[in-house]
This record gives sequence, C-alpha cells and structure tokens, in this order.
Amino acid sequence: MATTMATPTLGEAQTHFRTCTLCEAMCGVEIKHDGEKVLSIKGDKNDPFSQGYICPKATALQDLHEDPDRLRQPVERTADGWKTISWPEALDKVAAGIQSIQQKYGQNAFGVYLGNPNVHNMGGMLTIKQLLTSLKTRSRFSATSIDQLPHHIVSMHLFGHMLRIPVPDVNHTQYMLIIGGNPLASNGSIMTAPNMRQKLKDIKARDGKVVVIDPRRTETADIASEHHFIRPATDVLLLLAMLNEIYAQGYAKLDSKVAALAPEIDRLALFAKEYTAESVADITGITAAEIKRIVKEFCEAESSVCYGRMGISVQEFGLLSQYLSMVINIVTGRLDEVGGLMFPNPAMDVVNSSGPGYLGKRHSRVSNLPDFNGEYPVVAMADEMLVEGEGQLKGFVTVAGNPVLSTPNGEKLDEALSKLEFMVSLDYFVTETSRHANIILPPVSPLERDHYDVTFNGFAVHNVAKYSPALFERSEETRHDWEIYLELADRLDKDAPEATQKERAAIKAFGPKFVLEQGLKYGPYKEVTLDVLMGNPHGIDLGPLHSMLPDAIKHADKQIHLHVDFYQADLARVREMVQQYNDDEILLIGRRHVRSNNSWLHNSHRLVKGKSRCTLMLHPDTAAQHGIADGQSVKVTSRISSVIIAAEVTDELMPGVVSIPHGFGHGRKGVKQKIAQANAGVSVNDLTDDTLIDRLSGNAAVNGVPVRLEALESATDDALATAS
Ligand SMILES: Nc1nc2c(c(=O)[nH]1)N[C@H]1C(S)=C(S)[C@@H](COP(=O)(O)OP(=O)(O)OC[C@H]3O[C@@H](n4cnc5c(=O)[nH]c(N)nc54)[C@H](O)[C@@H]3O)O[C@H]1N2
Ligand SMILES: Nc1nc2c(c(=O)[nH]1)N[C@H]1C(S)=C(S)[C@@H](COP(=O)(O)OP(=O)(O)OC[C@H]3O[C@@H](n4cnc5c(=O)[nH]c(N)nc54)[C@H](O)[C@@H]3O)O[C@H]1N2
Ligand code: SF4
Ligand SMILES: [Mo]
Repeated sequence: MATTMATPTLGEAQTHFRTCTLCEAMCGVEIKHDGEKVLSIKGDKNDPFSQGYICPKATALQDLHEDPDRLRQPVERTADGWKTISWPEALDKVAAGIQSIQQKYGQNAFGVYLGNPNVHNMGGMLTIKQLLTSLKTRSRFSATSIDQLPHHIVSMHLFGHMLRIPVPDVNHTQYMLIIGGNPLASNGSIMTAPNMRQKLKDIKARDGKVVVIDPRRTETADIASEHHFIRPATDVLLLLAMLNEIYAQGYAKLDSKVAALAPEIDRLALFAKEYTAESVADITGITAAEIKRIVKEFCEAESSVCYGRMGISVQEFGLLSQYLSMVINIVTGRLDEVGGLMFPNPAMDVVNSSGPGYLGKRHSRVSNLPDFNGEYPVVAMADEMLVEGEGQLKGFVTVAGNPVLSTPNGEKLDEALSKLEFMVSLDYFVTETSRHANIILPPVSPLERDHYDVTFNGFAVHNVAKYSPALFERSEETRHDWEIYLELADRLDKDAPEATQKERAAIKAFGPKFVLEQGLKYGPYKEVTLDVLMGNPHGIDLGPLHSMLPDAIKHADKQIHLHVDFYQADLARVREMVQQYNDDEILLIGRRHVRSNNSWLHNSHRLVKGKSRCTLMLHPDTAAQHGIADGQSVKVTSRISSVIIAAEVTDELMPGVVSIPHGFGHGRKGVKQKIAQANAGVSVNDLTDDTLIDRLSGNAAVNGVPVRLEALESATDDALATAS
C-alpha cells in the first residue's frame, strides 16, 4: 500500500495527504485510515493552496470508494440481466464489437463521448489520446460543448491556444464582477480557488466590492456587496452596453500594455455603439443608471476583473458574451494586471503539449453544427444516432459521462442509445446512460490512483504543484481508466507506428506519471520534478500569479488577435433577439448545490440526506400568477417535453424565471444506484432543447429555456419521481 507514512504499524491510524478530485478547487485533504479502512477525511491545513478548507463533498471520496453499488469488475448485459465477466473477456468483446461496427459501417459509425470527470483524472487526461487515436473515429463529443466551450474559442482566437485561459486574480482584486457564476455552490470554475467564501469576504474586508449579476439571488449573491437580477440570456446586451459605456465615459485605456499588444483594439470603440445603457435596460431588467454606475466603479477601482461562467456560457449568446467579458477586461487594461484577469503559470503546462484548437473545420452531418478541436457539439449527438444515412452512428462509447442526464433533450438521447447496435461505457455505475451499454468497464476509485492536477493547475488563482500517490493500491481484479484505454488501444490499433507503441509500452511500465515527468521537464520550473513533488505531500507553493504577457501568447507574432469581424457578425443575431423579445415568457435556468455534483454523487447518503433539492424554484409573484403554492406539484412544459416537480416558492428568483437543478432523474428503469433512486427527482434536461443553441459556437443553451407552468394537485411522492 502506498501511503505517506513511512512505517505503519498494524491497527494504528495512518495519515495520507492528497488532492480532492471531485471538483475544480483542488483542496488538500488529510485522510486517516486503518489499513484499507478510511477513518476520516479532513482539510489538510498544511496544503499551501487550500489551507485546510474543504467542502462537504470531500467525504464522498470515501462514500464512492466504499459504495456497494460501485462496479469493480466488467459487466455484460444479457437477457437475464447484468453478468460479471473477466477483464480479458470484456476487453476482447469490446474490441471485437467496435471493430465489427467499423467494418460494417465505416470508422465514423462508432462514436465517443467524454464526460467531465475525465479532466479530474490524471491517468485519464494523460492517456486518453491513446484511446482516441486507436478508435480512429471523427465522431467525437464531450461535455465541453455544454460547458466551457466559449472560453476555449475566445482563448484560441485571442491568445493562440484554447487552453491559454486567464483567471480572476481573486486574491488581490478590489472589484470582482461575477456574471452567471455561483462559486459558493460550485466552489469555482475556470477559476480554481478553494474557499471562495473567504476570498470574497477578504475582497470586501479590504474595502473592495463583489458584484453579482444573476437571475437568482444565489449563495454568492447573498455575501456580495450588491446583486442585480438579469433576465436569462440577455447578458450579451448588458455586456455590450458596458463596453459602450466604457468608451462613452472615457474609461477605455488605450495606452495600456495590453492595448499595445492588440492591433485591432481601435475597432472596439464602435463595436457596441448602438447598445446604450438606456436601450438594454428594459430587456435585461437592470436600469441604465445602475449599468453606468457599475461601469464607473469597475473602471475607477484600483483593480477589477469581469468574470463570467456557466450562466453566460451555456445560453444562446455564450460565445459572444464570453468574448465581451474578455474584451471588457482588455479595454479597461485589466488583463495581465494584479487584481485583474491573469494567466496562471502551471508546472506542467498542457499548452506545451497540445494543439491550439480549431473551429468549424467540419460540420455535423445532420444539424450542420461546427466542430471544435475535432469534437462535434453534444446537441448533435442524438440526431447522429437516429437519422439514417451514410455516417449514422451505430456504436458508441461513453467515458466518464452521463449524457442522458447531462445534455439537452435527454429523452431523445436515451431512445437513441437504446437503438445502437453496440455500446460500451467506462463508468463506476449502471447509470441512466450506461444501462444501455452492452458492456460496462469500471475503473478504480479516486483513492486508488496517483494524482497530479493536469487540468486545474492551469486555472489556479495561485501557482502551486502537488503530487499524491494512490492511497490504496488497486486489487488484481480492478483496472485504472488508463489501463483500460491502453488495453483497448493494443487490441484496436495493432499496426500503430513504432513511436506510439513505444510510448504505450513506457506508460504501461511506469504508469501515467511517466508522461507527467516529461511534462514537468518541459515546464517553467526546472526545480519542480516528480521526485521533489513526492517529497512534498502537502504540495509546493510557486507563488502568486504574475504578469505573463506577451510570453503567454501562442500566436507566432505574440499579439492578441481580437477577431473583431468574426464576433461582429454575431451582432445580427443579437438584433434579431431584441426585435423578437417576449418578456412574458417564463424562462428556465439551472442550479447547483454544494452537496451535489452533476449527476453522480447522489448515491452518497451523507450528501443527499434531508429535504429534496430537486425542486422548481420560482418567485411568489410568478407562483401566484399560476396559482401555485409552495410544495405543490407543477407540470413544467417546454417545446420538448414535460416534467412534474414540487414548487419551492422563494424570492431568491427573479419574477418570470424558474430554476431546476440538473443531474437528477434517477427514476429511469434499470439504474442501479439505490440511494440515488430513492431520491430520484426529475431531469431538467428532459425539458432543455437540443435545437436551442449558441449558433456561433455550437454550445448548448440550457439557461433561458422557455417553459409553461401548470399547477397540479398537491405534491405526492409518486408525482415527484415521475417525468412524463
Ligand atoms: N441543464 C443543465 N445541464 C448541464 C449543466 C447545467 O448546468 N445545466 N451542466 C453541464 C456541465 S458544466 C457538465 S461538466 C456536464 C457533466 O456531464 P457528464 O460528464 O456527462 O456527466 P456527469 O454527471 O459528470 O457524469 C459523470 C459520470 O462519470 C462517472 N465517473 C466519475 N468518475 C469517473 C472516473 O474517474 N472514471 C470513469 N470512467 N467514470 C467516472 C460517474 O459515475 C458518472 O456516471 O453536465 C452539463 N449538463
Ligand atoms: N457542488 C457542485 N459543484 C460543482 C458542480 C456541481 O454540479 N455541484 N459542477 C462543477 C462543474 S462541471 C462546473 S462547470 C462548475 C460550474 O460553476 P458555476 O458556473 O459557478 O456554477 P453554476 O451554479 O452553474 O452557476 C451558474 C450561475 O448562473 C446563473 N444563471 C443562469 N442563467 C443565467 C443567465 O442567463 N445570466 C446570468 N448572468 N446568470 C445566469 C445561475 O443562476 C447560477 O447562479 O461547477 C463545478 N462545481
Ligand atoms: S471544494 Fe469540495 S469537492 Fe471541490 S475539491 Fe474542495 S473538497 Fe473537493
Ligand atoms: Mo462542467
């Protein structure tokens, strides 16, 4: 067993330090255990980054490890139910199944979806390329296109690499504008920053300001200096008006270091010309005076940063909104400045070992949506399976994903998956998605693997590095995700070039840390080696964020390419939206809770206990208009379908807006997660619409979905668990 204690004595508690991999915050945890038994999970006070902070989810590392429903060995779906099979048999059958589809229908008839936990998995991140190359398919999808895709495109355009994403310097800013992010529930995203509650309080304590723009008065809004409701999916108008006001009030800093790097910056003066604060006030719901004051305070603060997250990414103007948020930081001279938006400098910089990204090289067969970096938008997935013709998907593998619950029009995808000729899932559980697989290949638990955060060190608000060895060694009967990838690659790609074969052999011999070691060698800190990291179980402090321009830019000319034409063209869609705007519509948005994590921590009793969190939040006025009382069953109907859900009447919501969290809907037949099934809830993605998208990026739009409400008889437990 690999632990950080040198000589454990039998029966004596041992201590192990590692990084929690459940969300982006990278909290250090201290795990007390007696041999194979976890005794406690606490925050690691000596972790220089998180300094003892953890959220309630950390204990789920134990719950997941011990979960009796978690699969440890491959299972095959048979007429008599799921049957356990050996690894060699499962891997042979999976490879044969994939090959048979590809021989019959062509390489691209077999597709792949990569889910979110991949990016939290060191072995997965460092070796997924081996699986993808061996699958030889262009039919690739991932959770990126229902999430941070706009961030990637903006960074690719402006800085020359999809992963060169600057983050808010929360530790030093005097003014933080948060548009569509709720870090107190999510613990931060594209901003790896443990203990955001304290960080936001610190901003206020040093006489700074935190301003939240959100259709819901969230947990973050509650502790902010001020909060403004905004009509969902109208942020693009607010951001345009802010840009306009920045110029109108004379705050554009065109003599800044950043401005000098952006040749097209002069064109931004006219970009938002027609969008005055007055012209957007009605639709957004924020008065012109407030918009002007926000701009003034943002620009006059000693330092400031504009940060937009899920609320502005995953809606109809996701890409243009993220662009405007970035442009606001640039024209006010806040990019690359202390307290502004800054580039992290991670010890292993994935920017060095990956391509810059590309948009729209190909388009999806049925819906004609652009690919990004070789991945088609998730909203295109079900059609690719259902619509007949050359190139139709006949086989599929999901890797650490649950798209039936996490992507729009989940019911349609559910049906599409059930019709595939062959499907495989790499997952811990029989989920709403993996229940359709012919074979499920389960990897080891997070406590059984080595970890270095390949992804989130790149988004960290302070530079750090930490390596955690596995707490428990995997047993003979189990496999790592990366081992599964390599085993499949061996079977599918026997004729791989010699260099690839050698790389695979090296990873097999030394583990994925072989790739990490190479990455660290090419990184910016010569002193940070794997050996050094192994000797520092709490992690190493590499200092605060610092100026990185122009070096951080990956364009050969070392300039920021603003791509004004590309973004300006999208203003036509904005004009159309304004002309057609209907403010009578009830709009649906999402919600996260600190004790939940997308679709997959609902089988931890400690996390789900208490009142159901899968409720329809709505304002008392909206409730009254529809004759809905608190706790009453409501039928919510979108263009796609209906769900029945209990109302939670609260003035947290803006009138005319309703909110349902995603990741629920475990009542589907065949799911094998007992605790989750007992708290099934309904899936909001049975309402979200796969045709409601950000056309510019192909990103899904799950925020701002028009719905109708109908009060039903009072709530019953049965009704709550049923999606009609
Ligand atoms: N309406 C609405 N929909 C949303 C969102 C929203 O805000 N609103 N948010 C979107 C966002 S941001 C995201 S990222 C997506 C997430 O979408 P997905 O990634 O598709 O879904 P998850 O719920 O994260 O499911 C992850 C699955 O991976 C399994 N798993 C966990 N760890 C591992 C591992 O290490 N290896 C393997 N092989 N499997 C593992 C879990 O058991 C689970 O079944 O959902 C999106 N969907
Ligand atoms: N506890 C917990 N933590 C998580 C996750 C989880 O499921 N649970 N998921 C993880 C993942 S995968 C991600 S990507 C991150 C996401 O991290 P965040 O983006 O911080 O998370 P959300 O809670 O989705 O915050 C989005 C906010 O946008 C608001 N919003 C919705 N529509 C609009 C709109 O049109 N305009 C504006 N201005 N705001 C809008 C919502 O009310 C919500 O408060 O969280 C991660 N952390
Ligand atoms: S915030 Fe919670 S889930 Fe996220 S890394 Fe920290 S302890 Fe883990
Ligand atoms: Mo996400």
